[in-house]
Amino acid sequence: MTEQKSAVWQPTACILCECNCGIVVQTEGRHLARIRGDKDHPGSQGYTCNKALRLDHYQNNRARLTSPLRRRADGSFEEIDWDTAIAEIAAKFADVRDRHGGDKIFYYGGGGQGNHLGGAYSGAFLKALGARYRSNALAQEKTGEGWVDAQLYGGHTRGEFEHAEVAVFVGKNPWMSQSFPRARVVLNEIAKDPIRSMIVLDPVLTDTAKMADYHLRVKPGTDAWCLAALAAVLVQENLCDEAFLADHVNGADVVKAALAEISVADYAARSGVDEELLRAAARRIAAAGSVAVFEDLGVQQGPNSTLCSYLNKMLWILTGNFAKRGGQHLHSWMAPLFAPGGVGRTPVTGAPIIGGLTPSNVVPQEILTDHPDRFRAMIVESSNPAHSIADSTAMRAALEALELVVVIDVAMTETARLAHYVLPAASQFEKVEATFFNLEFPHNNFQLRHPIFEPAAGTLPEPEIWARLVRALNYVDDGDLEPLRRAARQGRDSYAQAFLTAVATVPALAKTLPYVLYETLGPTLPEGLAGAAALWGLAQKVALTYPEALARAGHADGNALFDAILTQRSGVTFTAHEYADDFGLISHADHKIAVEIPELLAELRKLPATPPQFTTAEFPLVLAAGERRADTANDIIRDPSWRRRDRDGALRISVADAQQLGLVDGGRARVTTAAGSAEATVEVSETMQPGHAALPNGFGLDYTDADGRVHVPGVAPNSLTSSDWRDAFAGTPWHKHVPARVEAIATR
Ligand SMILES: Nc1nc2c(c(=O)[nH]1)N[C@H]1C(S)=C(S)[C@@H](COP(=O)(O)OP(=O)(O)OC[C@H]3O[C@@H](n4cnc5c(=O)[nH]c(N)nc54)[C@H](O)[C@@H]3O)O[C@H]1N2
Ligand SMILES: Nc1nc2c(c(=O)[nH]1)N[C@H]1C(S)=C(S)[C@@H](COP(=O)(O)OP(=O)(O)OC[C@H]3O[C@@H](n4cnc5c(=O)[nH]c(N)nc54)[C@H](O)[C@@H]3O)O[C@H]1N2
Ligand code: SF4
Ligand SMILES: [Mo]
Repeated sequence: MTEQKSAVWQPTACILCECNCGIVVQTEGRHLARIRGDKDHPGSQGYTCNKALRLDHYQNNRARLTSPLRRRADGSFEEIDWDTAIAEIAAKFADVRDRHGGDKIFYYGGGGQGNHLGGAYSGAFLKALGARYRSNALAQEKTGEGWVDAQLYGGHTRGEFEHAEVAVFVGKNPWMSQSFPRARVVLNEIAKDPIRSMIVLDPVLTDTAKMADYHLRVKPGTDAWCLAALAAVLVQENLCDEAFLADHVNGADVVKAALAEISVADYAARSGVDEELLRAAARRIAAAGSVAVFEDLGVQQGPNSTLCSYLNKMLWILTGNFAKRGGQHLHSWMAPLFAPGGVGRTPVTGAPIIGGLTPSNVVPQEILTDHPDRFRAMIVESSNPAHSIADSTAMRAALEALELVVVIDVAMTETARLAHYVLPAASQFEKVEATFFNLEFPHNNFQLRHPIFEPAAGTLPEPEIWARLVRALNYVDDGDLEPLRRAARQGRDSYAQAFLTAVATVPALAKTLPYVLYETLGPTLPEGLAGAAALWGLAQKVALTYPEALARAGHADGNALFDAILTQRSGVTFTAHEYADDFGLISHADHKIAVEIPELLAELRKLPATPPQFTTAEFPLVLAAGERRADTANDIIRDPSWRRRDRDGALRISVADAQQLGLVDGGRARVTTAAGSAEATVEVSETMQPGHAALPNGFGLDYTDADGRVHVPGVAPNSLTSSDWRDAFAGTPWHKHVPARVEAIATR
């Protein structure tokens, strides 16, 4: 670690999307001065996109927090010291627990695109308080897919695009949004190779769609019909892999019977796709040696999203593209992003809890009510729900209605401004960090990033924040930790013994595992790495769950994996699977995929009568509120000067609509929805189809520059969205399908 100019290239990772490409950096003072892709990173292999080079705007900017803050009665904040902050926060949460019950304390966040260790430690404090309900951004995108996955095979799948003969992207624009290793390299390879093909379902002529062999340019929101028709062609033209279905799938006949009834011509017409193109795409899937599919926000945040998740999975299941090179795979986890277990219900609205997560969209309604079971207090860590959850007006009112809100963030956010206490976290380059976006197969990788800088003055890493909060609750008797501390000094084997004994005999320790590891194993780890202690437990679990794949990856046992994680700074391959292992990873007792999901088959049968869009005379356009572009990265970088282009986050609209509405490129427009209204800069774009408009995500964040001027570039997308527009099964929002009206604003 150094504060001076350093010619040493230090390995770390980009934190701007879930790929977490390995990078190496040179520092100057507290700046990330030079940044390159890390060739030694096992996943990214030197690849980065344009955004990684601008990470210093995250590390150094004027929005960063430097002291714990407490809100005064008049809404302003005063700086307080850490001891005061920790003592008051712990006491106030204990008070909420005593008066209302610990289950009224709600936790949101726990990690963004680059940082999951804080979330890993939060559990100790939350369990000690008896908190039960939690959520994060996955509950506004992936929970519908998670619900389908749980029933099909009980795990999460990923496509092996690097080797796929046919790549299918459903509401996914990987040229811009990445999401799998070396995305642009892989896309270029597929596009150039005459024997490989790309199929894209997207209403927009995206950069990915431009590379596609088959662009199924659906009308916004009509993917369910298009996907049903694609699957129907497989059945009706006898293109299914019957041997695979017989050996590895239960319930295929029921699904095939439902698909046999579909009129392909009718469904193609409803989705606005040429029937012959659609049939050709289905035949291409059937003829391929391998097919990989990626569904993302274009369907996950639109109408019929859970049905769309189900139907797109039928494309690779009916054709047997599982457990083979270039196909779709279940994979190992360092730690699952979704909690396993059944579906529960939220206390007030009875919304489905999938993977342990309360739907983001119902959070305001779980608070803004006089229901006795409403949430009373909230902890937000590494998330900006006042800006990122649908209907910001309602979400902000909800935050204001709570008795106690504590925000842990690196920056002063829209959410932090509404908190009673704000705790400043060290940045992701100032502490040990990692993510659990380890989703690859057959080789799955994990990177522990060492700190590059000391924590900024006044800040603490989250593992230390959570440990101080647990200590302040006096929940764990420190004497119970002593045997573990002694054992840790004697070595990992003694520690393992002592750990198992302690958690089996002392319930308070069993409830606060990450805290116990941090307090006892943490101090024995190399300087700056105490926050990696929780990974010791995860490494042991990996060893128990995937012993053969662990051995193939070259690790003798959990301790050896943990040591490799600590020392291999560019990342470590933790499991090396064989393709046949996919079957073993299916959680059903017979290790077969179970495709019959009655609720979704009922939805499929209802499609002839389901409305294709929700536009009205008042709101005739479909607005996609929150598109990924070259210069967006969620809410991670607040300083707008990080962007090179599209600095206003333009409203993209078709040539035809622009003409009709009198909009000009670079001019201004007013966008109005049922939820709100905003002004945007217009970009007239050939890529948009008539009736469709798009605004980017990550805009509308405020930033105060060196001269004290406040900038709020672009439109905050959730000033235009409503909580009620959500999926019936998963509660996921329809951010990509907001009925809207656009009007020209006369420029003076
Ligand atoms: N540059 C950049 N990359 C990112 C992020 C970022 O902020 N910026 N964020 C990261 C995160 S958190 C996520 S979840 C991923 C998301 O990654 P993506 O899901 O790829 O991102 P989006 O651009 O939101 O939506 C994908 C596509 O859906 C299309 N779409 C809109 N409506 C429809 C529809 O009705 N049907 C279909 N089929 N498609 C439709 C849009 O035109 C768009 O091309 O990106 C990650 N990567
Ligand atoms: N309308 C609309 N809304 C959307 C979307 C959309 O497409 N349209 N997309 C949705 C999706 S897919 C996602 S993933 C969400 C993302 O929305 P959020 O879950 O709110 O996450 P981020 O925008 O990534 O915000 C990350 C926060 O973490 C903070 N942070 C960065 N580093 C650290 C750190 O080391 N420690 C701590 N404690 N904090 C840190 C940042 O300052 C920032 O405030 O938005 C969702 N909201
Ligand atoms: S933004 Fe994503 S793809 Fe681009 S360098 Fe960062 S982690 Fe890699
Ligand atoms: Mo996301």
